[in-house]
Amino acid sequence: MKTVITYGTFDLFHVGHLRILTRAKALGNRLIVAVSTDEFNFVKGKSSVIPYASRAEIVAGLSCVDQVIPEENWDQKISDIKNWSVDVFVMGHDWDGKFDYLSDYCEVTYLDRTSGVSSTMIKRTVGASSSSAIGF
Ligand code: C2G
Repeated sequence: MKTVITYGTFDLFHVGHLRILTRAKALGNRLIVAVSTDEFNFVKGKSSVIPYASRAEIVAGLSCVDQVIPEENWDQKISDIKNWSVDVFVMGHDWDGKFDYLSDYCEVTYLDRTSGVSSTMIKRTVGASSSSAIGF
């Protein structure tokens, strides 16, 4: 069993999210995705349009995702890696270098982002204001 983990908000789920999750899964045979809670997003200075429960449900519904856990703070990664016997930590290259400290615990890989799409772009395009969270 080769376990891969990645972290993110995954707001307004789009093809860039799908591609990095698909490519992360291809690095092993179990993919765990830590989805940022609404409270942690506030800490990150982000406000998502889609509430955590729905964002987590969407990610969990993907065939390439085996498990979803909440990302509640910046400091849980080392314990997550130990608790879930993670072999590979993956993030998009916009985070290049930021998580190299995790290489003491597992392989750290940064994958190219998909250009031309982002949750922010979608928000701006559809005019969704982050304060009017959409509930399902
Ligand atoms: N991503 C991508 N291509 C895009 C947009 C995002 O490959 N066009 C990747 C990002 O690089 C990241 C993942 O998709 O690896 C999730 O992106 P976000 O939801 O924006 O997550 P972020 O705010 O980067 O949170 O502790 C880590 C943080 O929780 C990461």
